[in-house]
Amino acid sequence: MVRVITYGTYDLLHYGHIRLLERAKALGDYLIVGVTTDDFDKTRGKINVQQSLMERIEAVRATGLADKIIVEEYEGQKIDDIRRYDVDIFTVGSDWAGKFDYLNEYCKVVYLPRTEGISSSEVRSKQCKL
Ligand code: C2G
Repeated sequence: MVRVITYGTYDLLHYGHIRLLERAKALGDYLIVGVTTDDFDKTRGKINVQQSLMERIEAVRATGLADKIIVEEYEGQKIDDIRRYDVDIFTVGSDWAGKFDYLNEYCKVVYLPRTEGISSSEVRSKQCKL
């Protein structure tokens, strides 16, 4: 069984996220999705996340694409998770190309093309205009 892992904030879940999750799932047989905590996001400069962790987890769950959902809360957790869950493939969008090459030491790293023309920031700004 090929085990795949991916991570994200998934704020105001949109089709860019869903397309990423669909392609991540198609890379293997079992998909683990890590959803970031608010505190972890703050440490990496994401300060305007609108939805709570539970709302974001529920949105990912509702896609039906994740076999397991975990919470990402600290720097360095990806290595621990890859070992803990015996992961074969780590994947993330191409906006991160090169940034996670260090994980090649632990599993295969795949960057999937990011979906153009949609982002959580854009959804947030459209909401404000309504
Ligand atoms: N994504 C995408 N196309 C978009 C927007 C996002 O393919 N238009 C992908 C991102 O590349 C990422 C996933 O959807 O793989 C989740 O995106 P975010 O919620 O923005 O999370 P991100 O900040 O990219 O977190 O530890 C966290 C991870 O490193 C990635």
